[in-house]
Amino acid sequence: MNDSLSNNFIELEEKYGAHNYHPLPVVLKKGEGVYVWDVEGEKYFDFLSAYSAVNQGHCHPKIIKALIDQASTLTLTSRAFHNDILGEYEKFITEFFGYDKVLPMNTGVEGGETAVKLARKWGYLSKGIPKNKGKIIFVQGNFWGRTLAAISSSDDPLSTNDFGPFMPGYEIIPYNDLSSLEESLKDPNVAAFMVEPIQGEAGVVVPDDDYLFKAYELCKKNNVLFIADEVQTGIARTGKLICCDHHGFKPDILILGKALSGGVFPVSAVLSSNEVMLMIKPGEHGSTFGGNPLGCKVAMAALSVIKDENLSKNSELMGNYFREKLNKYIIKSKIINLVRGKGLLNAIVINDHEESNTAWDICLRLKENGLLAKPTHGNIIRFAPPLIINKNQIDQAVGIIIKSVKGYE
Ligand code: IF1
Repeated sequence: MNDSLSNNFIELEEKYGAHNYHPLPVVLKKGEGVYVWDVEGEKYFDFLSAYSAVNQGHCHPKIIKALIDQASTLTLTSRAFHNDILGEYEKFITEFFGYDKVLPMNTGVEGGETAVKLARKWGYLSKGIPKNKGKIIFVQGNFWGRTLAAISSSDDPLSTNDFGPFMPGYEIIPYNDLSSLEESLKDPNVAAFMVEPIQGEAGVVVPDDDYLFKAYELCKKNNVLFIADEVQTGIARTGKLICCDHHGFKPDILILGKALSGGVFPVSAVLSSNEVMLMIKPGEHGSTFGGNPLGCKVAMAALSVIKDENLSKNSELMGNYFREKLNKYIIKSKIINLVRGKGLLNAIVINDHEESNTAWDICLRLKENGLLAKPTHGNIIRFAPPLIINKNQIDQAVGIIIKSVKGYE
């Protein structure tokens, strides 16, 4: 197939763009629902969903309509003035997720930064931790973004090498390990424990069923805030509105992003109680675009689609069907060790060492066969299609996956 058109676009990025990514060699031009098309007109299943940002499907008409209508009315006022959308959005999203208040930001990592600042302030002003002695507990394998505050909690050299020095007041403990959490919470200066309910970048690592609830109980027992980073697992991705809903508790601070806008506009949000949220006073935190009318309108449409199209339930049913179908193949496969995940956040583990190119090569095969996915760490391939996917499309996608790995059996 003639890839000269794609190559032209890739060359432009090579010449004029920073080399901070290593994308699959495909140049996309159009997206609709579960499909994307490249510049040569080839059609693909999108099994990455922009890392769970297009849960509602590419270019969902209701979200696009909200974008276009508001974009031609009022896009940004800054928070120096009120506007007629922000309050409506704040009421909508706090009722949607069951919290007192929301602090609107833009990217997922700004949501994480906001949560850390809120927790520290609560630690000093409410828990009585000595000033600048506040600690936040993170877990190994976490990923919550690329800022210096975020990578300060990372144990991944790819995220941290040559970017030091790092933020003080962090402690990193093993994931899915309650005894290490119990030990770390004995320190009276701990303000919060921040964790992904399922670790996305680490390779869709699902903890033991009782881990999150017991971790939450340990936090409550030690007067420590439980911060759930649901930037990737939230918004129906794992078969519930947020992943913590599988575990029967509400995080003290909830961080959302990505699909909060259906992948149409950067919108993130931090939700919490009045007690925690009111620790921040006027002028102490914010951002130029945080809570802008355009993002708020898009987010209300994106969340309405999740509810109206019952995408949590579809995510649960299609996710179960995906793993069930794939497992029938895996039991006799030599190259796929296992499939794991919840709802439509899944990954396969390839039977090869981390540094091998097998997962990458399989993703190139998948692309040739009409499905886009990308390895996370080394030998793990994440599969996260838009939540609108149906059974017939799952059948086709699993067929492509099996066809693509057959060559490695
Ligand atoms: C990249 C990874 C995924 C996230 C969680 C916060 C953020 C993310 C759980 C920050 C962002 C993105 C970042 C993007 C690729 C993607 C990613 F591979 F980097 F790790 F999804 F797993 N919490 N994840 O997953 O949100 O500031 O990006 O809006 O940086 O390459 P953001």
